[in-house]
Amino acid sequence: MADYFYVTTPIYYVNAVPHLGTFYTTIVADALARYHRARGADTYFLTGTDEHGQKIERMAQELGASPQAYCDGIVAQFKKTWEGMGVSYDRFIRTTDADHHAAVEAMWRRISANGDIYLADYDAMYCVGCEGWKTEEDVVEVDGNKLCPLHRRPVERVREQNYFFRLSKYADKLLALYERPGFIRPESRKNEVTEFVKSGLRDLSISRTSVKWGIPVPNDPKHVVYVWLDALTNYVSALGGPDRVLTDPRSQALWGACTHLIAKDILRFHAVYWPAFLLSAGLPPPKGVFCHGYITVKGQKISKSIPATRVDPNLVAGALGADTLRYFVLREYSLGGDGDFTYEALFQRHESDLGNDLGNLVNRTVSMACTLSDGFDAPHRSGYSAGDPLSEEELLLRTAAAEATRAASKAWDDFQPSRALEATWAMIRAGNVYLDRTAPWKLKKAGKTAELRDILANTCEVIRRAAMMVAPAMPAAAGEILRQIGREPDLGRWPVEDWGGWPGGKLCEPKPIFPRVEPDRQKELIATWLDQTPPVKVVAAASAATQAAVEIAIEDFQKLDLRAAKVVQAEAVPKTEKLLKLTLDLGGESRTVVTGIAGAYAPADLVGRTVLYFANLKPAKIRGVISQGMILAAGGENVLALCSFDREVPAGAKVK
Ligand code: ME8
Repeated sequence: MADYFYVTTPIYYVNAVPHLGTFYTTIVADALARYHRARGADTYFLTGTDEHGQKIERMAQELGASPQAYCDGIVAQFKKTWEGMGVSYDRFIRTTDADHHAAVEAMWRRISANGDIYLADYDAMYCVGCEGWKTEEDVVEVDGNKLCPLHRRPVERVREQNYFFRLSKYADKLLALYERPGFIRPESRKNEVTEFVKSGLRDLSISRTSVKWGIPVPNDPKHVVYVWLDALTNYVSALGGPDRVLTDPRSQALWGACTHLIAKDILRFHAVYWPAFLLSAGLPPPKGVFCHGYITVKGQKISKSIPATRVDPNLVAGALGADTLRYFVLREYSLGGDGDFTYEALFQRHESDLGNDLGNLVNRTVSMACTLSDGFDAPHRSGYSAGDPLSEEELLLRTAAAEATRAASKAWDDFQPSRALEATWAMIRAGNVYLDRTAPWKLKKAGKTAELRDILANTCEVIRRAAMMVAPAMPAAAGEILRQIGREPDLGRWPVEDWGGWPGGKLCEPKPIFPRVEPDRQKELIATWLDQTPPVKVVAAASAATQAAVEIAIEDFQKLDLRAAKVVQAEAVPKTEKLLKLTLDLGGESRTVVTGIAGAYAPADLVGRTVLYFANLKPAKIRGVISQGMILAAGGENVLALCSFDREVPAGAKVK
């Protein structure tokens, strides 16, 4: 029976250009797809963009562009980036594509035919950032405003007539689905989703009348389909739509082999709403959902709205090559958990794993072959007859190769790229040890040409296998390695465990594959990257200007009690991304303030600073802490810099 593999990334919102977070999911999916293709599975890899909804509608409006033109511009940037990063998707789907539009209509009709859609008046809170409905438990209250804790901006009140989906009807079926082994991975995520469903499901609003940028509801075009029902359907649109998934054998088989790769921010949409929509539409759920963690920068989730967390994959790849960054994210983070990014760790892996281990093995083998053996191309064991016993070194090398191939295959099968690469590196290191111990350069002097050639043949075979095994992570480097050892850059195969021996090949001139970057140059590059990284969020140029300030009288200003205050303590507010709790000294008097500046400042950077404090703001309870006033900073939703004083002032000094 044919073997199928279908992997999807989330379709990304076009309110941002690619960043390290979206790069991560996309590269993991790409590497998995490359591995499965190489081992012969009928593979399909889908990525794309999520273009409808209120967020994009508003953004285009603020920029004075039509939504379609706006989306086209961002999509071009996504495609260019993915191309530069070697992303081998089978389709880049856009929710503005005509076949997707048809698939969404078909989904709607199927769900409706099943009696799961009804019309009702709705009065609810909506966060445009999440494109999600919010309950009282989902929001935080700050000075009378209800804020989305993720986006730190007020939720909007929506009062409309909406179509609703009978989500509540599917609770038992969902709970049964979660018991299917591997449906939600890792296991901890399964427990989280199970708890959520057990705590009670409400029916879900699945249409909007106040939003125009979307797919009209069949037979009632005053409404557009809720953006998440629209977006999630992309996974079946790409296979030809819901009907085809049920009738076409290949679409059916691929769907049964489909894993949605996502991060934890959108787990509920994929593990609760999506399977419920599918069940209602009479479609089987996919094979499963694999939920990975967040990449953070200095402990902060990489986010469109937090400037300090910007890392531009294009800049890094431009200097080091896309493969180094691909290798880094796949090797450094264990899929499922969170992981912190630093440029220093990236250079560390570039220098040691890529330069010292893999690069060195290739370079010294190819150099030796060219100088000692005249571009060696003989097949394996030229100097011995077949029955000769293996040397201890060769035995060790072959064992390491077989073990690495087995362990790496298992790890890729289990969605564990980091472990797969770790196993591959055990073989690469064994190759270097083999060269050190057999010292072929001495054999040349001793005139032992046959042994010399056999050792080079063994090393070439390890390199050939290594190239095939690193290809899912580093397709360009793998091709170059194969070229240097005189093989076709045929990456479409995964090596077998059995040691077949070196098939021969005329080696080329050696050329470093991962050139060293000296420490001074590393520092220089990091500084340039930090300086040049553009905002990932597409900021509407006009937005600041549109927030026209109202005039107030001097008497109103005088009501503000502004003070210089010294930060004596700072800590993160647990389970939040942006909030810090500060203890301020007002000249003997102590105040507590909860402030949303964690995206721009680490707690340790704040202690000892004197900040500008608005002291007589009405206290508000934020995440269980009474916040007494606020500290002032430049910027809007994104904090740019805290207000400070240009010389020492005593804590508590009045500001006017
Ligand atoms: O949610 N670490 O789109 P989105 C790891 N359009 N992964 C990250 C990340 C980080 N710091 N930041 C982002 C949407 N990601 C919807 C999806 S699907 C039917 C609709 C990755 O542009 C991760 O995969 O906000 C996360 O789930 C996704 O980007 C969110 O992308």
